Amino acid sequence: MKTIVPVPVSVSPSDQGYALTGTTIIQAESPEAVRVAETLAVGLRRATGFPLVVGPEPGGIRFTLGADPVLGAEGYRLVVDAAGVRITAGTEAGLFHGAQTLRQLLPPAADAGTTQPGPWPVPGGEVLDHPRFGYRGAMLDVARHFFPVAAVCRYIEQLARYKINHLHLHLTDDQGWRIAIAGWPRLTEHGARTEVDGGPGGYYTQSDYRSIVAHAAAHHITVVPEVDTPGHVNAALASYPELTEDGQAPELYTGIEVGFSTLSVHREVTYRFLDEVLAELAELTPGPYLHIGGDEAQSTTETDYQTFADRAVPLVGKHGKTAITWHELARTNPLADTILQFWGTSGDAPETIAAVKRGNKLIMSPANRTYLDQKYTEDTELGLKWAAYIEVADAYDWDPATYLADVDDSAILGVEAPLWSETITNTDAMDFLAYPRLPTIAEIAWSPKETHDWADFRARLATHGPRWERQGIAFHRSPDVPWAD
Ligand code: TNX
Repeated sequence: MKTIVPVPVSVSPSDQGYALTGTTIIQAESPEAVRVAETLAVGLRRATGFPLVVGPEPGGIRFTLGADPVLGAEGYRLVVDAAGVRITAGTEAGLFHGAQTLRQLLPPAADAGTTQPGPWPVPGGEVLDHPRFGYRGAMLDVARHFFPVAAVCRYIEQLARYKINHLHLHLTDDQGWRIAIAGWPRLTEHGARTEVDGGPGGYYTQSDYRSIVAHAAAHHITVVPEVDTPGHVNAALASYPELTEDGQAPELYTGIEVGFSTLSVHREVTYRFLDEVLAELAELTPGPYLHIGGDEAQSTTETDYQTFADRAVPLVGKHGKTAITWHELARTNPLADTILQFWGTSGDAPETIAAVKRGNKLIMSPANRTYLDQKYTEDTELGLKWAAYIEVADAYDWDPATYLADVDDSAILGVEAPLWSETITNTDAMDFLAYPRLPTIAEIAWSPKETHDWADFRARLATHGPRWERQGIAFHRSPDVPWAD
Protein backbone atom coordinates (compact mmCIF):
# COMPACT_ATOMS: atom_id res chain seq x y z
CA MET A 1 0.00 0.00 0.00
CA LYS A 2 3.06 2.28 -0.08
CA THR A 3 2.29 3.32 -3.61
CA ILE A 4 -0.66 5.70 -3.31
CA VAL A 5 -0.35 9.26 -4.69
CA PRO A 6 -1.54 11.56 -3.19
CA VAL A 7 -0.59 9.84 0.05
CA PRO A 8 -3.67 9.20 2.24
CA VAL A 9 -4.29 10.52 5.74
CA SER A 10 -3.52 7.06 7.11
CA VAL A 11 -2.51 3.69 5.67
CA SER A 12 -2.24 0.47 7.70
CA PRO A 13 -0.97 -2.44 5.59
CA SER A 14 -1.71 -6.06 6.51
CA ASP A 15 -0.71 -9.30 4.83
CA GLN A 16 -4.26 -10.51 4.17
CA GLY A 17 -4.91 -9.32 0.63
CA TYR A 18 -7.46 -10.09 -2.05
CA ALA A 19 -7.25 -10.90 -5.76
CA LEU A 20 -9.73 -10.07 -8.53
CA THR A 21 -10.90 -13.09 -10.51
CA GLY A 22 -13.22 -13.81 -13.38
CA THR A 23 -16.11 -14.22 -10.94
CA THR A 24 -15.55 -11.03 -8.91
CA ILE A 25 -18.76 -9.02 -8.58
CA ILE A 26 -18.77 -5.30 -7.80
CA GLN A 27 -21.46 -4.85 -5.19
CA ALA A 28 -23.37 -1.55 -5.18
CA GLU A 29 -26.90 -0.71 -4.13
CA SER A 30 -27.50 3.06 -4.07
CA PRO A 31 -27.56 4.90 -7.42
CA GLU A 32 -24.40 6.79 -6.37
CA ALA A 33 -22.54 3.58 -5.60
CA VAL A 34 -23.75 1.99 -8.85
CA ARG A 35 -22.43 4.94 -10.89
CA VAL A 36 -18.99 4.75 -9.28
CA ALA A 37 -18.92 0.95 -9.57
CA GLU A 38 -19.80 1.09 -13.28
CA THR A 39 -17.06 3.65 -13.98
CA LEU A 40 -14.51 1.49 -12.18
CA ALA A 41 -15.74 -1.64 -13.97
CA VAL A 42 -15.33 0.00 -17.40
CA GLY A 43 -11.72 0.83 -16.51
CA LEU A 44 -10.87 -2.63 -15.16
CA ARG A 45 -12.70 -4.75 -17.76
CA ARG A 46 -10.34 -3.58 -20.50
CA ALA A 47 -7.17 -4.88 -18.85
CA THR A 48 -8.53 -7.89 -16.94
CA GLY A 49 -10.97 -9.13 -19.55
CA PHE A 50 -13.26 -10.08 -16.61
CA PRO A 51 -17.00 -9.35 -16.75
CA LEU A 52 -16.93 -7.57 -13.33
CA VAL A 53 -20.70 -7.47 -13.07
CA VAL A 54 -22.11 -4.60 -11.00
CA GLY A 55 -25.11 -5.50 -8.86
CA PRO A 56 -26.70 -5.72 -5.40
CA GLU A 57 -25.58 -9.29 -4.63
CA PRO A 58 -22.58 -9.84 -2.30
CA GLY A 59 -19.35 -9.09 -4.17
CA GLY A 60 -15.57 -9.07 -3.79
CA ILE A 61 -15.52 -5.29 -4.30
CA ARG A 62 -18.20 -3.40 -2.42
CA PHE A 63 -19.14 0.29 -2.51
CA THR A 64 -21.31 1.56 0.34
CA LEU A 65 -22.67 5.03 0.94
CA GLY A 66 -23.07 5.89 4.62
CA ALA A 67 -22.77 8.94 6.86
CA ASP A 68 -19.33 9.25 8.49
CA PRO A 69 -18.46 12.67 9.94
CA VAL A 70 -14.71 12.03 9.82
CA LEU A 71 -14.77 11.77 6.04
CA GLY A 72 -16.28 15.15 5.08
CA ALA A 73 -17.46 15.89 1.54
CA GLU A 74 -14.82 13.86 -0.30
CA GLY A 75 -13.25 11.34 2.08
CA TYR A 76 -13.45 7.55 1.99
CA ARG A 77 -12.40 4.43 3.85
CA LEU A 78 -10.97 1.44 2.02
CA VAL A 79 -10.44 -1.97 3.62
CA VAL A 80 -8.81 -4.91 1.86
CA ASP A 81 -8.75 -8.38 3.43
CA ALA A 82 -9.20 -11.95 2.26
CA ALA A 83 -12.96 -11.37 1.88
CA GLY A 84 -12.48 -8.55 -0.58
CA VAL A 85 -12.29 -4.76 -0.98
CA ARG A 86 -14.77 -2.49 0.81
CA ILE A 87 -14.98 1.20 0.03
CA THR A 88 -17.28 3.39 2.13
CA ALA A 89 -17.93 7.13 1.97
CA GLY A 90 -20.54 9.70 2.84
CA THR A 91 -20.77 10.99 -0.73
CA GLU A 92 -20.47 9.81 -4.30
CA ALA A 93 -17.30 11.92 -4.67
CA GLY A 94 -15.77 10.05 -1.72
CA LEU A 95 -16.59 6.67 -3.28
CA PHE A 96 -15.09 7.89 -6.57
CA HIS A 97 -11.83 8.92 -4.89
CA GLY A 98 -11.75 5.54 -3.11
CA ALA A 99 -12.07 3.83 -6.50
CA GLN A 100 -9.05 5.79 -7.76
CA THR A 101 -7.04 4.54 -4.79
CA LEU A 102 -8.10 0.97 -5.56
CA ARG A 103 -6.87 1.37 -9.15
CA GLN A 104 -3.46 2.39 -7.79
CA LEU A 105 -3.36 -0.72 -5.55
CA LEU A 106 -3.74 -3.06 -8.51
CA PRO A 107 -0.65 -3.99 -10.58
CA PRO A 108 0.37 -1.47 -13.33
CA ALA A 109 -0.97 -3.91 -15.95
CA ALA A 110 -4.47 -2.94 -14.74
CA ASP A 111 -3.94 0.40 -16.49
CA ALA A 112 -3.38 -1.19 -19.89
CA GLY A 113 -5.86 -0.61 -22.70
CA THR A 114 -5.80 -4.26 -23.83
CA THR A 115 -6.36 -7.58 -22.05
CA GLN A 116 -3.42 -8.63 -19.87
CA PRO A 117 -2.68 -12.04 -18.29
CA GLY A 118 -2.94 -10.99 -14.62
CA PRO A 119 -2.92 -12.04 -11.77
CA TRP A 120 -4.74 -9.12 -10.09
CA PRO A 121 -3.74 -8.98 -6.42
CA VAL A 122 -4.78 -6.09 -4.14
CA PRO A 123 -2.55 -5.74 -1.06
CA GLY A 124 -4.28 -6.05 2.32
CA GLY A 125 -4.79 -3.21 4.76
CA GLU A 126 -6.85 -0.15 5.59
CA VAL A 127 -6.87 3.37 4.23
CA LEU A 128 -8.58 6.39 5.79
CA ASP A 129 -8.46 9.42 3.57
CA HIS A 130 -9.84 12.93 3.10
CA PRO A 131 -8.39 16.06 1.46
CA ARG A 132 -6.50 18.94 3.03
CA PHE A 133 -7.98 21.45 0.54
CA GLY A 134 -11.43 21.41 -1.08
CA TYR A 135 -10.19 23.03 -4.30
CA ARG A 136 -7.57 21.00 -6.14
CA GLY A 137 -7.17 22.40 -9.60
CA ALA A 138 -5.42 22.11 -12.91
CA MET A 139 -5.52 24.83 -15.56
CA LEU A 140 -5.22 24.22 -19.27
CA ASP A 141 -4.50 27.12 -21.65
CA VAL A 142 -6.50 26.35 -24.80
CA ALA A 143 -5.97 29.88 -26.15
CA ARG A 144 -2.25 29.97 -27.04
CA HIS A 145 -2.67 26.62 -28.73
CA PHE A 146 -6.09 25.11 -29.18
CA PHE A 147 -6.70 21.58 -27.87
CA PRO A 148 -9.61 19.58 -29.25
CA VAL A 149 -12.36 18.15 -27.00
CA ALA A 150 -10.74 14.70 -27.01
CA ALA A 151 -7.45 16.08 -25.62
CA VAL A 152 -9.30 17.92 -22.87
CA CYS A 153 -11.32 14.81 -21.99
CA ARG A 154 -8.11 12.76 -21.83
CA TYR A 155 -6.64 15.34 -19.43
CA ILE A 156 -9.81 15.15 -17.31
CA GLU A 157 -9.33 11.38 -16.99
CA GLN A 158 -5.73 11.92 -15.92
CA LEU A 159 -6.69 14.57 -13.34
CA ALA A 160 -9.30 12.31 -11.75
CA ARG A 161 -6.69 9.62 -11.08
CA TYR A 162 -4.92 12.03 -8.73
CA LYS A 163 -8.10 13.34 -7.07
CA ILE A 164 -7.97 16.76 -8.71
CA ASN A 165 -11.50 18.18 -8.68
CA HIS A 166 -11.38 21.44 -10.68
CA LEU A 167 -10.41 22.04 -14.31
CA HIS A 168 -9.78 25.72 -15.06
CA LEU A 169 -9.99 26.36 -18.80
CA HIS A 170 -8.14 29.48 -19.94
CA LEU A 171 -10.53 30.04 -22.86
CA THR A 172 -9.44 33.42 -24.21
CA ASP A 173 -6.21 35.27 -24.75
CA ASP A 174 -4.47 37.52 -27.29
CA GLN A 175 -3.96 34.61 -29.70
CA GLY A 176 -7.49 33.22 -29.72
CA TRP A 177 -11.04 33.22 -28.38
CA ARG A 178 -12.03 29.56 -27.94
CA ILE A 179 -15.66 29.48 -26.78
CA ALA A 180 -18.62 30.30 -29.04
CA ILE A 181 -20.78 33.12 -27.66
CA ALA A 182 -24.13 33.30 -29.45
CA GLY A 183 -24.57 37.07 -29.07
CA TRP A 184 -21.01 37.84 -30.25
CA PRO A 185 -20.36 35.37 -33.10
CA ARG A 186 -17.26 37.05 -34.55
CA LEU A 187 -15.32 36.17 -31.37
CA THR A 188 -14.97 32.68 -32.79
CA GLU A 189 -15.72 33.25 -36.51
CA HIS A 190 -12.72 35.58 -36.63
CA GLY A 191 -11.02 35.54 -33.22
CA ALA A 192 -10.42 31.77 -33.13
CA ARG A 193 -8.81 31.46 -36.55
CA THR A 194 -5.23 31.16 -35.47
CA GLU A 195 -2.90 30.45 -32.53
CA VAL A 196 0.76 30.78 -31.53
CA ASP A 197 3.04 30.30 -34.56
CA GLY A 198 0.12 30.75 -36.95
CA GLY A 199 -1.50 27.32 -36.68
CA PRO A 200 -5.19 26.89 -37.48
CA GLY A 201 -6.53 27.55 -33.97
CA GLY A 202 -10.09 26.46 -33.32
CA TYR A 203 -12.85 26.82 -30.75
CA TYR A 204 -15.46 24.93 -28.76
CA THR A 205 -19.06 25.18 -29.85
CA GLN A 206 -21.41 25.47 -26.90
CA SER A 207 -22.25 21.82 -27.40
CA ASP A 208 -18.52 20.92 -27.30
CA TYR A 209 -18.19 22.88 -24.08
CA ARG A 210 -21.21 21.11 -22.58
CA SER A 211 -19.65 17.76 -23.44
CA ILE A 212 -16.42 18.76 -21.68
CA VAL A 213 -18.45 19.85 -18.63
CA ALA A 214 -20.34 16.53 -18.66
CA HIS A 215 -17.15 14.45 -18.97
CA ALA A 216 -15.64 16.44 -16.12
CA ALA A 217 -18.77 15.96 -13.97
CA ALA A 218 -18.64 12.20 -14.57
CA HIS A 219 -15.13 12.36 -13.10
CA HIS A 220 -16.19 14.57 -10.16
CA ILE A 221 -14.43 17.56 -11.67
CA THR A 222 -15.91 21.08 -11.79
CA VAL A 223 -15.08 23.20 -14.83
CA VAL A 224 -13.96 26.79 -14.12
CA PRO A 225 -14.11 28.84 -17.34
CA GLU A 226 -11.87 31.89 -17.68
CA VAL A 227 -12.30 34.86 -19.98
CA ASP A 228 -9.22 36.94 -19.36
CA THR A 229 -9.86 40.72 -19.02
CA PRO A 230 -9.11 43.63 -19.30
CA GLY A 231 -5.77 42.60 -20.88
CA HIS A 232 -5.02 39.47 -22.94
CA VAL A 233 -7.91 40.44 -25.25
CA ASN A 234 -6.36 40.94 -28.70
CA ALA A 235 -8.52 38.22 -30.27
CA ALA A 236 -11.68 39.92 -28.96
CA LEU A 237 -10.51 43.37 -30.13
CA ALA A 238 -9.67 41.99 -33.57
CA SER A 239 -13.22 40.63 -33.77
CA TYR A 240 -15.08 43.69 -32.37
CA PRO A 241 -13.21 46.99 -32.86
CA GLU A 242 -15.84 48.82 -30.76
CA LEU A 243 -14.17 47.22 -27.72
CA THR A 244 -10.95 49.15 -28.38
CA GLU A 245 -10.16 52.68 -27.25
CA ASP A 246 -9.62 54.04 -30.78
CA GLY A 247 -12.15 51.91 -32.64
CA GLN A 248 -9.44 50.27 -34.80
CA ALA A 249 -9.37 46.49 -35.04
CA PRO A 250 -5.88 45.06 -34.51
CA GLU A 251 -4.56 42.12 -36.56
CA LEU A 252 -4.82 38.62 -35.13
CA TYR A 253 -1.71 37.79 -33.09
CA THR A 254 0.46 34.67 -33.21
CA GLY A 255 3.44 35.63 -31.02
CA ILE A 256 3.97 35.03 -27.31
CA GLU A 257 4.38 38.53 -25.89
CA VAL A 258 2.00 39.60 -23.12
CA GLY A 259 0.63 42.90 -21.83
CA PHE A 260 -0.09 44.76 -25.08
CA SER A 261 -3.89 44.64 -25.36
CA THR A 262 -6.70 46.18 -23.30
CA LEU A 263 -10.45 46.54 -23.47
CA SER A 264 -11.63 50.12 -23.53
CA VAL A 265 -12.77 50.78 -19.98
CA HIS A 266 -14.59 53.98 -20.96
CA ARG A 267 -17.07 52.60 -23.47
CA GLU A 268 -20.37 51.20 -22.18
CA VAL A 269 -20.23 48.51 -24.86
CA THR A 270 -17.32 46.89 -22.96
CA TYR A 271 -19.55 46.18 -19.98
CA ARG A 272 -22.46 45.04 -22.13
CA PHE A 273 -20.02 42.69 -23.86
CA LEU A 274 -18.69 41.28 -20.60
CA ASP A 275 -22.18 41.01 -19.10
CA GLU A 276 -23.48 39.06 -22.10
CA VAL A 277 -20.44 36.78 -22.31
CA LEU A 278 -20.66 36.01 -18.57
CA ALA A 279 -24.41 35.40 -18.88
CA GLU A 280 -23.82 32.72 -21.53
CA LEU A 281 -20.90 31.18 -19.66
CA ALA A 282 -22.91 31.10 -16.42
CA GLU A 283 -25.71 29.34 -18.23
CA LEU A 284 -23.33 26.76 -19.72
CA THR A 285 -21.40 26.15 -16.49
CA PRO A 286 -22.97 24.28 -13.56
CA GLY A 287 -20.02 24.98 -11.22
CA PRO A 288 -20.00 27.98 -8.88
CA TYR A 289 -17.05 29.91 -10.37
CA LEU A 290 -16.33 32.21 -13.31
CA HIS A 291 -12.73 33.39 -13.70
CA ILE A 292 -12.31 36.86 -15.23
CA GLY A 293 -8.51 37.02 -15.37
CA GLY A 294 -7.04 40.40 -14.49
CA ASP A 295 -3.36 39.46 -14.99
CA GLU A 296 -0.62 41.42 -16.72
CA ALA A 297 -2.86 44.36 -17.69
CA GLN A 298 0.19 46.41 -18.61
CA SER A 299 -1.65 48.43 -21.24
CA THR A 300 -4.44 49.48 -18.89
CA THR A 301 -3.65 52.53 -16.74
CA GLU A 302 -3.88 52.14 -12.99
CA THR A 303 -7.08 54.24 -12.78
CA ASP A 304 -8.62 52.39 -15.68
CA TYR A 305 -7.79 49.04 -14.09
CA GLN A 306 -9.56 50.15 -10.92
CA THR A 307 -12.59 51.40 -12.89
CA PHE A 308 -12.78 48.15 -14.80
CA ALA A 309 -12.43 45.93 -11.72
CA ASP A 310 -15.15 47.83 -9.87
CA ARG A 311 -17.60 47.13 -12.68
CA ALA A 312 -16.45 43.69 -13.85
CA VAL A 313 -16.35 41.77 -10.55
CA PRO A 314 -20.03 42.46 -9.64
CA LEU A 315 -21.13 41.20 -13.07
CA VAL A 316 -20.04 37.71 -12.02
CA GLY A 317 -22.24 37.89 -8.93
CA LYS A 318 -25.11 39.21 -11.03
CA HIS A 319 -25.09 35.88 -12.88
CA GLY A 320 -25.14 33.88 -9.68
CA LYS A 321 -21.47 32.90 -9.66
CA THR A 322 -18.41 33.57 -7.51
CA ALA A 323 -15.58 35.48 -9.19
CA ILE A 324 -12.04 34.15 -9.38
CA THR A 325 -9.32 36.52 -10.63
CA TRP A 326 -5.54 36.47 -10.82
CA HIS A 327 -3.97 38.03 -7.72
CA GLU A 328 -3.14 41.39 -9.34
CA LEU A 329 -6.77 42.34 -8.82
CA ALA A 330 -6.11 42.35 -5.04
CA ARG A 331 -4.96 45.96 -5.32
CA THR A 332 -8.44 47.11 -6.42
CA ASN A 333 -9.98 46.01 -3.10
CA PRO A 334 -12.41 43.53 -4.71
CA LEU A 335 -15.56 42.26 -3.00
CA ALA A 336 -14.55 39.94 -0.15
CA ASP A 337 -16.08 36.86 -1.77
CA THR A 338 -13.75 37.25 -4.78
CA ILE A 339 -11.20 34.44 -4.87
CA LEU A 340 -7.67 35.47 -5.85
CA GLN A 341 -5.39 33.09 -7.69
CA PHE A 342 -1.83 33.80 -6.56
CA TRP A 343 0.81 33.20 -9.24
CA GLY A 344 3.76 35.15 -7.79
CA THR A 345 7.20 33.68 -7.30
CA SER A 346 7.99 34.95 -3.80
CA GLY A 347 6.33 35.74 -0.50
CA ASP A 348 6.75 39.45 -1.20
CA ALA A 349 3.08 40.03 -2.03
CA PRO A 350 1.74 42.79 0.24
CA GLU A 351 -1.41 43.47 -1.80
CA THR A 352 -2.44 39.82 -1.80
CA ILE A 353 -1.71 39.48 1.92
CA ALA A 354 -3.77 42.63 2.62
CA ALA A 355 -6.67 41.20 0.60
CA VAL A 356 -6.57 38.04 2.69
CA LYS A 357 -6.84 40.21 5.81
CA ARG A 358 -10.01 41.73 4.27
CA GLY A 359 -11.45 38.24 3.79
CA ASN A 360 -10.54 37.20 0.24
CA LYS A 361 -9.60 33.54 -0.12
CA LEU A 362 -6.70 32.31 -2.24
CA ILE A 363 -5.96 29.63 -4.77
CA MET A 364 -2.22 29.01 -4.55
CA SER A 365 -0.41 28.70 -7.89
CA PRO A 366 3.07 30.08 -7.14
CA ALA A 367 4.72 30.05 -10.55
CA ASN A 368 8.09 28.72 -9.37
CA ARG A 369 6.42 25.61 -7.88
CA THR A 370 3.14 24.87 -9.65
CA TYR A 371 3.63 26.13 -13.23
CA LEU A 372 3.66 23.03 -15.37
CA ASP A 373 4.75 25.09 -18.39
CA GLN A 374 8.15 25.92 -16.90
CA LYS A 375 11.11 23.81 -18.02
CA TYR A 376 12.38 21.06 -15.71
CA THR A 377 16.02 22.00 -16.37
CA GLU A 378 17.86 24.07 -18.93
CA ASP A 379 18.30 20.89 -20.95
CA THR A 380 14.67 19.80 -21.23
CA GLU A 381 13.10 20.88 -24.47
CA LEU A 382 9.56 22.13 -23.92
CA GLY A 383 8.40 25.00 -21.77
CA LEU A 384 9.30 28.53 -20.76
CA LYS A 385 11.70 29.48 -18.00
CA TRP A 386 10.78 32.94 -16.73
CA ALA A 387 9.65 31.74 -13.28
CA ALA A 388 12.13 28.93 -12.55
CA TYR A 389 13.41 25.58 -13.65
CA ILE A 390 11.08 23.23 -11.78
CA GLU A 391 12.24 19.67 -11.27
CA VAL A 392 10.03 17.24 -9.34
CA ALA A 393 11.80 17.97 -6.06
CA ASP A 394 11.10 21.70 -6.50
CA ALA A 395 7.42 21.13 -7.28
CA TYR A 396 7.21 19.05 -4.08
CA ASP A 397 9.37 21.18 -1.76
CA TRP A 398 6.92 23.84 -0.55
CA ASP A 399 3.91 24.31 1.63
CA PRO A 400 0.86 26.34 0.57
CA ALA A 401 0.39 27.65 4.12
CA THR A 402 3.89 29.08 4.58
CA TYR A 403 4.50 30.55 1.13
CA LEU A 404 2.87 33.88 2.08
CA ALA A 405 3.19 35.43 5.55
CA ASP A 406 -0.04 35.35 7.60
CA VAL A 407 -1.80 33.15 5.04
CA ASP A 408 -2.59 29.80 6.61
CA ASP A 409 -4.89 26.93 5.59
CA SER A 410 -8.01 28.84 6.66
CA ALA A 411 -7.39 31.50 3.99
CA ILE A 412 -6.58 28.99 1.27
CA LEU A 413 -9.34 27.51 -0.83
CA GLY A 414 -6.84 25.27 -2.56
CA VAL A 415 -3.96 24.74 -4.94
CA GLU A 416 -3.86 24.75 -8.74
CA ALA A 417 -1.27 23.71 -11.34
CA PRO A 418 -1.54 25.79 -14.56
CA LEU A 419 -0.41 24.44 -17.93
CA TRP A 420 0.17 27.39 -20.26
CA SER A 421 0.47 26.37 -23.88
CA GLU A 422 2.86 28.72 -25.68
CA THR A 423 5.28 25.83 -26.35
CA ILE A 424 2.96 22.83 -26.61
CA THR A 425 0.68 21.67 -29.40
CA ASN A 426 -0.33 18.06 -28.68
CA THR A 427 -1.03 15.52 -25.94
CA ASP A 428 2.52 14.10 -25.87
CA ALA A 429 3.78 17.59 -25.07
CA MET A 430 1.06 18.04 -22.43
CA ASP A 431 2.09 14.72 -20.88
CA PHE A 432 5.77 15.61 -20.81
CA LEU A 433 5.18 18.83 -18.88
CA ALA A 434 2.41 17.48 -16.63
CA TYR A 435 4.07 14.20 -15.60
CA PRO A 436 5.40 13.85 -12.99
CA ARG A 437 4.66 17.38 -11.76
CA LEU A 438 0.86 17.22 -11.93
CA PRO A 439 0.68 14.24 -9.51
CA THR A 440 3.23 16.08 -7.35
CA ILE A 441 1.06 19.19 -7.02
CA ALA A 442 -1.97 16.94 -6.51
CA GLU A 443 -0.25 15.53 -3.42
CA ILE A 444 0.52 19.05 -2.13
CA ALA A 445 -3.19 19.89 -2.52
CA TRP A 446 -4.69 16.69 -1.07
CA SER A 447 -2.36 15.21 1.56
CA PRO A 448 -1.98 16.40 5.15
CA LYS A 449 1.03 18.58 5.83
CA GLU A 450 2.32 16.01 8.36
CA THR A 451 2.76 13.41 5.61
CA HIS A 452 5.19 15.62 3.71
CA ASP A 453 8.39 13.59 3.19
CA TRP A 454 10.49 13.71 0.01
CA ALA A 455 12.13 10.30 0.42
CA ASP A 456 8.76 8.63 0.91
CA PHE A 457 7.17 10.61 -1.94
CA ARG A 458 9.81 9.86 -4.56
CA ALA A 459 9.66 6.15 -3.74
CA ARG A 460 5.86 6.11 -4.13
CA LEU A 461 5.96 8.24 -7.29
CA ALA A 462 8.50 5.85 -8.80
CA THR A 463 5.87 3.08 -8.83
CA HIS A 464 3.64 5.22 -11.09
CA GLY A 465 6.04 5.29 -14.05
CA PRO A 466 4.98 1.80 -15.21
CA ARG A 467 1.32 2.84 -14.83
CA TRP A 468 1.86 5.89 -17.05
CA GLU A 469 3.58 3.71 -19.63
CA ARG A 470 0.52 1.42 -19.72
CA GLN A 471 -1.69 4.50 -20.14
CA GLY A 472 0.40 5.81 -23.03
CA ILE A 473 1.60 8.86 -21.10
CA ALA A 474 4.87 10.30 -22.43
CA PHE A 475 6.29 11.43 -19.06
CA HIS A 476 9.56 13.14 -18.16
CA ARG A 477 11.92 10.52 -16.66
CA SER A 478 13.14 12.88 -13.99
CA PRO A 479 16.48 11.88 -12.44
CA ASP A 480 14.95 12.91 -9.08
CA VAL A 481 12.87 9.71 -9.08
CA PRO A 482 14.12 6.07 -8.81
CA TRP A 483 11.75 4.80 -11.53
CA ALA A 484 10.48 1.22 -11.22
CA ASP A 485 10.64 -1.04 -14.29
C1 TNX B 1 2.22 34.49 -17.28
S1 TNX B 1 0.68 33.63 -15.07
C2 TNX B 1 0.89 34.56 -17.67
C3 TNX B 1 0.47 33.92 -18.92
C4 TNX B 1 1.60 33.21 -19.59
C5 TNX B 1 2.47 32.53 -18.57
C6 TNX B 1 3.56 31.72 -19.17
C7 TNX B 1 -0.34 34.56 -15.68
C8 TNX B 1 -1.51 34.84 -14.89
N1 TNX B 1 -0.11 35.07 -16.89
O1 TNX B 1 -0.10 34.89 -19.76
O2 TNX B 1 1.06 32.26 -20.46
O3 TNX B 1 3.04 33.52 -17.76
O4 TNX B 1 4.28 31.06 -18.18
